[in-house]
Amino acid sequence: MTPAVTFLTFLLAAGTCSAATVTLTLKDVRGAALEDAVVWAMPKSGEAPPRKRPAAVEQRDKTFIPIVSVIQTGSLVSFPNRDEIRHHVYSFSPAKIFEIKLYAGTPADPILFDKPGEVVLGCNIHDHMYAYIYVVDTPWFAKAGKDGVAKLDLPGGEDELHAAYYAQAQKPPPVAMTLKAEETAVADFAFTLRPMPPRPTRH
Ligand SMILES: [Cu+2]
Repeated sequence: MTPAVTFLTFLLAAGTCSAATVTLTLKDVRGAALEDAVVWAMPKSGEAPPRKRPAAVEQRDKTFIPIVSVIQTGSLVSFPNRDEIRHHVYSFSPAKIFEIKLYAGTPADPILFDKPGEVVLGCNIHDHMYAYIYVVDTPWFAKAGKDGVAKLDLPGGEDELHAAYYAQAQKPPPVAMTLKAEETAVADFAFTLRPMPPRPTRH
């Protein structure tokens, strides 16, 4: 199958808020909404102020929650275990190689994610458990809801919009966009998917 990636952008009339707003629609090539697809805006100026917020990926009912997180590079993530049993969280992804050996409760130290990229999480004990952390060099990021829609509020200027989905066959090319304050725009990304195990559900 030839990977097909399409995108479409156009500007709408000026909105009412002071930030520029981009509404992104994330679908597969058949038009199905992609919940948990992620988007982020890289300013061409290179000015991406740090707005790091601590994040958490819980383990509950032998499931990572949330399955997908987006964080800014340099953020700390904690991995609280809400189950009665122990988990052993690990990643072999180049952006962050780590493990938290068999533990119960919340480990004392959160993990620092200091390089951009996709981090795939697993549990050594429970093979069906997996989750993703997208580490991005910008504070402007969002995750699509069930409707496959994500919104970015940007200060305006020249940006490159990026999108990723954990079951993508390849990352779609970024979309360049120049926005003035108060402007509203839309961007659509269509992903070709690769075969994946079923989306994790609580066990
Ligand atoms: Cu586990």
